[in-house]
Amino acid sequence: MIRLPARPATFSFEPTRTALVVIDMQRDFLEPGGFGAALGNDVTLLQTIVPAVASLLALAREQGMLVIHTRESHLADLSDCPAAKREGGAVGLRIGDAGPMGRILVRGEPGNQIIPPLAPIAGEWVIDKPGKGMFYATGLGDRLAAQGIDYLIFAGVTTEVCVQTSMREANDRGYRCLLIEEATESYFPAFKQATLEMIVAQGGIVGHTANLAALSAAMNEEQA
Ligand code: C5J
Repeated sequence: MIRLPARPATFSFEPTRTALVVIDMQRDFLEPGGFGAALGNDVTLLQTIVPAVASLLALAREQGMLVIHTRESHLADLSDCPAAKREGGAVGLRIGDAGPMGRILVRGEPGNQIIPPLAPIAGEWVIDKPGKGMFYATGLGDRLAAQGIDYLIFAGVTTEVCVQTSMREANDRGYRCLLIEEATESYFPAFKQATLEMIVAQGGIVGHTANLAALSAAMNEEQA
């Protein structure tokens, strides 16, 4: 077992039964011209966590941990995109519309790819999800169960939308969850802070949070 200082209390995990989950670090959310920008957001805020997520990926890869990347995406015919979701954006900048990086939030388009510094490598799972949560309509639950995974370490964007939704789904399914604070970000800094507080409130009602340095120190100590 690896133990590290976390909020609201020490987090313990068994690395062979743990996956690192990197949520939606795709061009649609991090680069100008994507879905995030189309919704009026300043995408440069999300870019600040790229070095921390890269460090986390390097740590997980060094230790041979399962790595999972998710992408929020829809089928080309949008049959998996409810009208209520598509109607959310400005006309001409909605899901499925043509943008500078291809059709917005559509699977296989350039904008739907994970940003190059965090690109998946061989053996890592890439989960395309039509919803905010990573379990909804993805089959991920069965794959995690088959792999014997009990612990999930989270990173990615945005903290209060896809990260928090995925953590809540995981928490309901019995996974022990840890979110790395410097490796998640929101277009709204106050929402990130509020989400971190929500997660750890009431004895860790959704899970735990910790610093990257604390995780790294605990994992390297275990390895030594
Ligand atoms: C959003 C996400 N914000 N990945 N998606 O629409 O958080």
